[in-house]
Parts: sequence; C-alpha cells; structure tokens
Amino acid sequence: MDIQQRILELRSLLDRYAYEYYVLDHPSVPDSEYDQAYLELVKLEDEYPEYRDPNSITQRVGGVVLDAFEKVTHKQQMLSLSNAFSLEDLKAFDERVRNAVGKVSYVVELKMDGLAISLHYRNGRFIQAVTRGDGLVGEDVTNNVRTIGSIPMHIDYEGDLEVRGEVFMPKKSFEELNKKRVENGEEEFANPRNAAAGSIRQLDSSIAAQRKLDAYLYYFEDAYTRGVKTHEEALQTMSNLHLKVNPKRKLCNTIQEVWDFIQEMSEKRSSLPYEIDGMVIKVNDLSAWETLGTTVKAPRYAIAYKFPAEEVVTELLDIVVTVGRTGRITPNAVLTPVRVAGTTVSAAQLHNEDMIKEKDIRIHDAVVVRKAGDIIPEVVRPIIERRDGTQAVFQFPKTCPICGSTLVRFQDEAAHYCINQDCPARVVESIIHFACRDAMNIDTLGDKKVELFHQKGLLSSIEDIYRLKDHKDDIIQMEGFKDKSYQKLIDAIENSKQHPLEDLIYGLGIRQVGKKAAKILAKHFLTMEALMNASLEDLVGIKDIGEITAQSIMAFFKEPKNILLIDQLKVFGLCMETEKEEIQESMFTGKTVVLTGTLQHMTRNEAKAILESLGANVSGSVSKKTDYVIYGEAAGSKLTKAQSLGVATMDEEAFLQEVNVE
Ligand code: 0OX
Repeated sequence: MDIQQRILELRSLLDRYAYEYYVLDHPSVPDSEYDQAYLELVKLEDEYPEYRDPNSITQRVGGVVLDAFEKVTHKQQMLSLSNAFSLEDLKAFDERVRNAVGKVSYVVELKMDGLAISLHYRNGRFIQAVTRGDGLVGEDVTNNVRTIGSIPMHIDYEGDLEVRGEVFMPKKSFEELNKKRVENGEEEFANPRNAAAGSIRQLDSSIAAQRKLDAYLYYFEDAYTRGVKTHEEALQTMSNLHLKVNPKRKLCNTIQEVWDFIQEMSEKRSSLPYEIDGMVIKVNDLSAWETLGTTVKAPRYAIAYKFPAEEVVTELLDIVVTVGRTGRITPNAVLTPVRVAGTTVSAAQLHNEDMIKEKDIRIHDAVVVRKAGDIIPEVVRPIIERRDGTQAVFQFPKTCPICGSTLVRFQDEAAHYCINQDCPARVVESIIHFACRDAMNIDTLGDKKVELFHQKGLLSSIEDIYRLKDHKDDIIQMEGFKDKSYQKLIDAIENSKQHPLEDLIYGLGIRQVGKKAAKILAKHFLTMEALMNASLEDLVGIKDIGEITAQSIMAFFKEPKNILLIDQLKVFGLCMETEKEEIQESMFTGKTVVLTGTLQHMTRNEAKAILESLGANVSGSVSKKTDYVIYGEAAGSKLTKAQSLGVATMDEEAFLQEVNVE
C-alpha cells in the first residue's frame, strides 16, 4: 500500500480511538490494539519524515519548547460572565431578559473551574489555541493544547471555525500531580484551576503533556449567522463534530426550574470528577442573544451563579499570634488539618481580639471553616453545641511574643501593635516586604532566606540587603547555597536598584501606603526628596490621599532612622526619582465617554478625572460618536439612548475593574 495513504489511515483510526477514549469515555478497542497502530505510525513517521504533521496523534506528547508565547488579538472579544449569588439575583436577571425579549427558556450548564480558551479550525484542521488573556488579547498556546487528548486535531467542518470553552484539570490528575510535586520537594498547586493555568502556560509542551488536562467546549462563534437557532442546537452541533461538550446540562423553562437544577448539581458537586464553582445560565434562543447584546465585559444573555464557599468543620487546636512589619499583631487559629475547596487547611487568620470575642471562638472549639474568595481560610463560627467543658477562652497577650515589649492598642483601632521599631519580627517582616514581588522584586530573597540571614547577623535592616555582596564567604558556606545561587541572589539585588520610585516607596512599608498610594505619591512628587519634604497640607491636597495616610507618611519621615535608611539607599544607587508620566494607554485613550447615573464608589467628577488621565474625552451627551457610556444607579435616558444607538455600555463595576480601582 502507498505509504502516505497508510499513514493517513492510521492517523484517522487513532483519532477515532482517541475520540472514543477521551470524549465518549467508551473505548471500542483494547489498549493493545491502540498501541499496535500507534507504534506502526511512529515507525512510519520516523522513516518518512516528509509526511510528518504537527496534528498527528504522535505529536500529543509535546516537545516544542518556546522562548515566550506570541500575543494574539481575538477576532471577537472573549467575554466573561456577570455573577449572581442568590435566587433573587437570578430572578432579577430573568426579569431583565423577559423585559427585553419576552418569554424565554434557559440552558443551564456547569461552570467549569478552569481557564477559558479559544480554538481555531480551518478546513477541519486544528490550527491555533489562544488563552482568554484580558479578553481582547490572549496568548498562543497551540502547542500545549495539542497535548490535550480530548481536543480533536481534525473535525468534519469546511472553512473557518472558532469554538470556545474551558480547559481544566480533573480532580484525579490534580491529586496525582501534587503528590508527585511533594515527592520532588516542589511546591503544591493550591487548586486544580491554578494547576491547569500553570500547565497551559508551560513553554515546554512536553511538560503540559504530562499534566493530563481536559476541556469542555461551550461556545460556537457566529452560530446564529451560520443558521443555528438555539444554544442547545449549537452545543449539539459541536458534539456532532466530536468537540467535547458537557452532557450535564438542562433546558429549563422557568427560573424556578433553573434553581432546582442548581440545587441538584450543588448536592452532586463533590462527587463530580472535576471542580465546578457555579452554574452558567444562558438564554437558549440565539436571536434573543442578538437583541440582548453585551456590556463591555459580559453578555446580557447569560449569567454565572456562584456557589457559596464550601464550609467544613474542624477543631481549633490553639491560637498563636504573629507580628507583621508594621508591628501589627495577628492572631491565627491552628486547626486540625482539613480539606476545603481543593486543598488542606491547617491555619486561618482571626484578624483581631474583637473578632475572637464577637464570634466567641475558644481554644478546642469545633469550628466551621471556609475559604474567603475561595483562597484565604477563615473561621466562620464555633459550634457551641459541641462544647464539652474543655474549651478555654483565649487571653490576648499583653506583650510581644518576639521581643517582649508591651503591646499597644491605639484608639479606634481593633489591632494590637508591637511599637518597638527594633523588634526582630518587625525587622524581618519589613525586609521580606521590601524584597517582595510588588516592591523591589528580589525574587531570590524569599522569606526563608531573609530569616536565615537575619539569624546569622547579615541582615539587620533593609539597607543591609545591599551589603550582602560583602559577605560572599559567609553565604556560600550556608546550607543550600552554591557559587551559582549566591551570584543569582547578588544579581537580583543589583537589578532591584533600577526599580521605579513607586516600588521603592511601597517597599519602605509606610503604614497605610499600599501599591496604589505609592504610585500616586511617586507620580505627584516625582522625587523621593520632594516626598520627604512634603507638608501635611501638601499630602492631604492630593486626590486619594486621606488624612490618616498623610499623618502616617509624615510620621515615617520624621523618624531619623528612616531618613538614614533613605540616605543609605541613595548611596547604594537606588532609583530615587521618576519622569513625569505621559498619558497612560488604555481602552479609553482617544475615546469619547459619557458618564450617567449615580456612581457608588466615586463622584462623577472623580470618574471624569480618571478618564481624562487616561486620555479620554468626557462628554455630557450621547450621540453616534460616543464610544462608551459608563452608567451607575438610576441611569435614565442617556443609557436608553446609548442602547438604541448600539453604543457600548459599561456598568460601574466593569469600569472600576478596567481602571483598577477597588
Ligand atoms: C464555564 C463557562 C464559562 C460564553 C459567553 C460568555 C461566557 N466556566 O464553564 N463561560 C461560558 O460562557 C461564555 N460558559 C461556561 N459554561
């Protein structure tokens, strides 16, 4: 037989086997038969390299190594979803939909907790996969997506086709991966979503191939213009093309039916082989999608219902306090380790004394624990009925657990502070903060190293970081250090000197001065010297700098120790000034924007100032020339006019996200 023909035959046979195995979960042949065909294909492709094809099933093991991912602009924005948290929210969504398009039915899908992806096929061949990115521009992860067994490399479709869906890591793969990482002394992934995202962003596709990812597709681009009438039909069409679509979904005629299905799946959630973080409700009729349209970020024809955070019960073994860089004392609950939302939790922050008292949390209580925002563990409440007399009320310490000085609780503040500036815990924490990613980003100087160097007397203050290069002999003798790792550390420290002024201001750890305030201060004063010489009036005169922050900045620069620190850092050559900033590029640059309605987080004038700083022209009336209408509560005719003219509209939440204001 003709070699090329045999190769094609084997490929199509193996594609079918893969479809049966990964998509249908129902293989028709034993592994041995698959292996036989696979080996024959490998051999032929080896012997006849002229017939190699990146879409051949043999290439699913990966091997391409990139320097970086190419950026790709999505042909149509990849939208995200607005959120609902209750039946009331869903009823409001239903009402909005019915007001616009009349009676509708909904397709209710599981909300996969993975990362959104766009797949491109041309004349039946897979050609590109792009991550969502910021919705407008994503990254080309084609090579990594090729390694996902359930994504077909060939489909029966002529012309161009884009489909979108979610790449995820099944629970089983996640557990196996973390087990291996522990064995290899590597850090565990916090949850399957992070593991999936980390895998899809591997520059070496053979690593992605080992990660056992899967994908469900839920969106067929341009379905309506291609004659598809409903979302259900779009899903069916994709399924017929061998694209993997989640069969666990339901067509519902009322919002009550939607709610019942949500309850049903919420009960089954823990037994599913993958993580879901909610349900997605989509209008079924695609002509209604056209009528409803989208806001700047999300479609109006769909909404995500987010499950409440998972709650579990465990025992609170003890409460220990830690000292932060500002001297703030944080009580922490030590817990019997327990699995919650995908990871094992053994500690949770308790915030302050009042919170412990208000919730009446006692040592040896059975407590309800959950993860706030699915990340940070918190104690929700004690289970009082489980008390057996062994529980003890926690006595908040009177002295610092590290330096022994008396703790202080300022008026109107819930937290206690250790006010000893030389408290070793504060010194260590302030150095860790200075080196952290958001500040000077000395990534080779992590928590453990700072503690070690502090213990050995090499780091007693922030400026000592820039003296570490005088201690080569001491450092390379330490466990875990070699010539090379020492050099990496010193290089990272040297590089940090070029960091912009705003990072340095943030790194100083001035109370109340977070990333945003540091940026505002750098932009306003342009030099460290000008900031140090600022008066209280100068500071409170800056938009977004309040009285308390201004006081705190004044207090910081009054301290001789801090002035000395900055002098030293200047001598070491750190960047102490910044250029006057040009207009920041954003989606609003050069656009005409109208503000309407009552904004909740700022006045309209403040929003206008932000927009103008981004180079937007803020206008008072809506016309065809308007690019965006940003609307708050009780928006009236301007919003209606924008909608009728087809001008893009954006609610306050989306606007705040876009301009990074909380
Ligand atoms: C999910 C999921 C995400 C398509 C239209 C706007 C959002 N995480 O499972 N997104 C969507 O829909 C897109 N559907 C889903 N099922």
